[in-house]
Amino acid sequence: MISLKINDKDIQVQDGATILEAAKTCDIYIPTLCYLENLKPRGLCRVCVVEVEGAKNLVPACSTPAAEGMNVKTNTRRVRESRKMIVELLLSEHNGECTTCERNNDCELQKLARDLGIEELRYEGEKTPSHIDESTPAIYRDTGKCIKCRRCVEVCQGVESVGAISPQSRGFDTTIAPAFDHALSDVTCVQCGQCAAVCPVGAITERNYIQEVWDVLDDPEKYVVVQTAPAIRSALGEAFGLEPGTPVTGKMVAALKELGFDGVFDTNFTADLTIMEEGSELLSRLTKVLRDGGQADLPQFTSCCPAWINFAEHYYPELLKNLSTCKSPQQMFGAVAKTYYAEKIGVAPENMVVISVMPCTAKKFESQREELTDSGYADVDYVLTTRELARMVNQSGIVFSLLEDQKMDSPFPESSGAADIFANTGGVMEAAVRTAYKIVTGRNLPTDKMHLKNIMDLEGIKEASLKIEDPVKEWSFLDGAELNVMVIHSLANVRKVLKEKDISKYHFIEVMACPGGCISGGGQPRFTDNNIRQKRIQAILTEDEGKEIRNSCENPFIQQIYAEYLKQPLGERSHHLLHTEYFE
Ligand code: HC0
Ligand code: SF4
Repeated sequence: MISLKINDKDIQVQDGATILEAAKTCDIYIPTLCYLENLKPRGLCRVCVVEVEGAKNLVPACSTPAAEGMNVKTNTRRVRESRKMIVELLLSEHNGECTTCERNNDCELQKLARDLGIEELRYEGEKTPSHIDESTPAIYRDTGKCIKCRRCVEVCQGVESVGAISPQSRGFDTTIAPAFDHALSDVTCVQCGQCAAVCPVGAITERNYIQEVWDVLDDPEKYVVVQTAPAIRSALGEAFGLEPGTPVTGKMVAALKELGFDGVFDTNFTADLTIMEEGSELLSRLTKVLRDGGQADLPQFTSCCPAWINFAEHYYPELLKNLSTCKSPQQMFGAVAKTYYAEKIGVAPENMVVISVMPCTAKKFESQREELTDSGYADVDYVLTTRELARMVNQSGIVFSLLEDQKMDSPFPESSGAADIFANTGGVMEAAVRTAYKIVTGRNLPTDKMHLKNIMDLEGIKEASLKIEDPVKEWSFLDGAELNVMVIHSLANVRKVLKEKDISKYHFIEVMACPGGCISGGGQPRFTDNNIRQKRIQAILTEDEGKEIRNSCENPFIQQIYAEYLKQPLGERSHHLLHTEYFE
């Protein structure tokens, strides 16, 4: 342990802690800009400078280790004036059109300028040139707003191990961009949007489809339905000032109805459907190998995270055959809406428009894939992020916090607790295990065994096994078998697993690109405090635990769609509408 003083307070911290971390332990606030929890601090922007007794220069708190006997002051005149000048210099180059910027009122630079008392621009410099990149359906980049903090670079390289963007040129001419100023669509960007999630200003964000959605809502010829992803309800409230981790499913439905959607549905319903198909697919692969002594591509990997699919296509094409053939719940919903539902309500599928609200930017890309058009039309027409939905709510003058809860529409009004947890790392795995166990043994997992060990905590690589005991006759060959599963989040961890582990002993592996799963997808309300991740995870767990039905195969509306339309998992209609293949 190390003892030091910060602002005359005695503090003890572990060896290796930085001054910033030490200050946090006693609630002393030091402003930061380039710093991000979990990533190696760079001390680049120097907004977090503090004064250390005996040191000639101010030091950055984020990258300076606390030392025994150190005496730190975070709030002297010299510190305040230095921070102010650093931000003034950033502003001197920055495109200052705040009122029309998407980040207006949600911009870390704007907040710092306000907090540091900057009321006039003392320095006028040459503005950073603006180059707009809209080459992908997911990401929008404007170099003119970039302050070169490099958070995006760190995340793209450190968390996702993609390295699609990096500093180009030098000095004032530095831009953060793909090498040789290529467009993002020409490099191996997986469109995860984690760069957009950490950008403190308006330089990287999602491609915005709000106007397209208003246009179809205003078109009397169109029947417009919306689906909402499992993760958005754990975070949407934050955009309206509610406490992080406040679940807002009922208010979200009410807001979507007020916005004018003709049908408001839940991607959670098709998350249940995915489990029926993906669980059955896993059991079929296991049967081929364990009962028939044949060949099947194991482990089976989940296929619902579109950034992970992009990553596999770019870097591990040999694994594509191991991906589940299931479309993601988003795409299953679109396919079912434009066939089963359109037929049920007598709407021509060409007049039906399917909008998704997703926590994710890569879902925008996924919806435009040519493979995903099995209804004869694009399964999904437009994808909005959670942030875009919040903006539409604000544009309509709806007061979100005053809305009365409403329910999802029929014929997909309910989903199981298993579908809720899709939002969390480990959730798809746990949901699949719940259903597979029920199919094989005829019994539900006991409530106290429903959460598999540590499968939903924030470790990047987790493993669990489940022993099959007393299976029903059809599955007797699995008696005593151990089902070995692994859960990975953040794509850098995929590389680590493939390098360091023998994956042949696992049967099923879940991969999600974003840290913590979709709850911190690239389209969610932005945050810098890591505790928010945990609060969102907990909100989702509370939804699951409050549900009477916590197993996808027990959802009566899932049973109904099989009885009326799909007939059976992996059947002919399912095969046509709900499955796809990704080729090398
Ligand atoms: Fe996810 Fe999904 S769980 S990828 O994280 O499977 O985006 O929330 O919608 O499709 O359901 C995201 C979240 C989804 C899909 C679901 C899956
Ligand atoms: Fe990197 Fe993801 Fe951003 Fe693409 S979307 S540049 S892969 S962080």
